[in-house]
Amino acid sequence: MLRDGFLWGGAVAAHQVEGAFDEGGRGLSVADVMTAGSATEPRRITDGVLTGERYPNHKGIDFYHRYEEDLDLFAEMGFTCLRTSISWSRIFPEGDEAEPCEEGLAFYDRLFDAMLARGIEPVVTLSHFEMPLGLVRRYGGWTDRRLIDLFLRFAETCFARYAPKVRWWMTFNEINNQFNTANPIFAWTNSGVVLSEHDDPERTMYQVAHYQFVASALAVAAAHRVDPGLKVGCMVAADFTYPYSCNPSDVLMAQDACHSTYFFTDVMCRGAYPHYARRRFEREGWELDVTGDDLAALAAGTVDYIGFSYYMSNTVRFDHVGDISESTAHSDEHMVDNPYLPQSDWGWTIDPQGLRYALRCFDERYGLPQFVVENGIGLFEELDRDAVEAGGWAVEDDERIEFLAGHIREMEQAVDVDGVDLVGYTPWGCIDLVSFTTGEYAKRYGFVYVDTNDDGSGTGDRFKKKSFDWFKRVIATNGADLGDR
Ligand code: P53
Repeated sequence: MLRDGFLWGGAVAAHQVEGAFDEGGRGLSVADVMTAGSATEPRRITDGVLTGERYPNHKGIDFYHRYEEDLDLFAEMGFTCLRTSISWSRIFPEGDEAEPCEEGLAFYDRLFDAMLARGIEPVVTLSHFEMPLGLVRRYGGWTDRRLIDLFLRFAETCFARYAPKVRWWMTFNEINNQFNTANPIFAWTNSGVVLSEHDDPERTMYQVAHYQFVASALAVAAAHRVDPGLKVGCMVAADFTYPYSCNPSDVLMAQDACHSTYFFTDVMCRGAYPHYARRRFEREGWELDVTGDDLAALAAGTVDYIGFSYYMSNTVRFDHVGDISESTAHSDEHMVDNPYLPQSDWGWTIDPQGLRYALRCFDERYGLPQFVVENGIGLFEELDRDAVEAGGWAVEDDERIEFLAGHIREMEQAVDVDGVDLVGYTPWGCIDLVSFTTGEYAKRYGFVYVDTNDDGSGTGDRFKKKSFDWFKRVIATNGADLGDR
C-alpha cells in the first residue's frame, strides 16, 4: 500500500508549457534559441533568435495564460500535487540583476495560489533546462564560478517569497544528463555550454558539474535557513544500465555506466566526492577548481530526498561500437537494444521493472526518501473530433494506460516488498507539451490532449483522453485499482 497522503500528480516544466516568452518582463533563456526538430532531425541551437527559424518553446501550450483551465482539469483528476519549474529569466531576466523582476515573481504567486486553491501542492524545480541566455553570453554559462552566487540569489529569492506556499523543491533538473555528449542540447540546456567548443569537453563537464553541486548544496542550506520544514531534493535521470550478457566484461561496463548517475547522487546525497571520481580526476591529470570551502559546502548541504525521472533502461555490450550521432535513444557507442524489451516510437526502451530496479538501487545506496517526478511514454496521437462531439474521449490511449499501470505496479512492489520510502509519483507531461529532445508537439505524453500541431495548426484547446478517467480512478483508490486487469 502506498502511504496516506501519497502525492499523486503530474509534471511539466516552464519552458515546455508556459509560452509568453517575451511577456511579463521575461528575458531570453537557453530554451528560446533551440529550433524544432523531430525523431530523425536534431534540434539546433542558434546564435540568438533568428527570423525564419521556428522556436516551439516561445509558444509552448500557452500555459502562462491558460493555467486556470488546466489546473481545473488536474483537480478533476484528483491531483494532490503538480510539479513545474520556475523560469529563471522571468525572475532575473538577464541573470545578474541586483533585484528580481516583480512581474515574474507575481506570476508564480498567482500560479501557486491557484494550485493551492484547488488542493494541489506545488513541487518546484528551480532550474529545469532554462538558464537566462544573458548568463551564457556574459559568463560562458556554468564554466564560470560566479554562476554559483547568481544561482543562489535566484534560489534564495524564490525560497523567501514562496516558502509558505511551496514545500517541495528540487535544484537542477536531470543534472546528470549533461554527461550525454552525443547530443549538444543536453549540456546547453543544463549549463549553457557547447561542449564541442571546449578543448577537453569531459574536463569541462566535470568542472561545470562541480559548480552546480556547490550551488545546489548552498541552496539546500539556504532553504533550511528560511524554513527547516522545506524539502529540497536533487533531480537525476535514473536510466540505469544493464549488462547485455553475463560476460564479466559486459557486467563491469554496465557498472561503470551506472557511475554516470551515481556520481551525481553520491555527491548530492552524501556530500562528498566518491573515490572512483577522485581517482579518475587524478588519472586524467585534471586540476579542477575545487576549494576547501566548496567541499565544506557540499558536506553541509546534502539533499532531503532523491527526485528522479524514469523513462527507460539502457543496455551495454563491451564488444559493440555503434554510431550514435543520429540517435535520440542511444547516448553511448556501447549501447545496444535489449532483446527482452519493446521500444516506443522514439526508440526508448519500455521497461516497468526497471523502475523498481532504480528505486531499489537508490534505496540500498542511500536509504533516503524518493520521489518519482517523471515517467511516461511519448506517442503519436490524433484528435478524434467525432468522438469529442459525441461526448467521448479525444484519444483512446490504451498504450499509455498500459505503460503507466505497469510502472505503478512495480512502484508498489518496491514499497510493499522492498520497503522503499516513496513520497509521490508525477507522470511527465500530464498535459501535452513541447518535447524536450525533439521540440515537437507530435510527441504527446498527456492525459489531456492539446490541439496544437507542428505545422502551426490547431485551436490550442484542451480535451480529455481515455487515460484521464483512468488516472482519476487510480488516484481515487490510492493506486489500488490500476484498471488494466
Ligand atoms: P522528451 C532522456 C532523454 C531526454 C530528456 O523527454 C530526458 C530524458 C529522461 O531520462 O529528460 C526528461 O520531451 C526531461 C523533460 C523531458 C522529458 O524527459 O524529449 O526532464 O524536460 O521533456 C521527456 O520526450
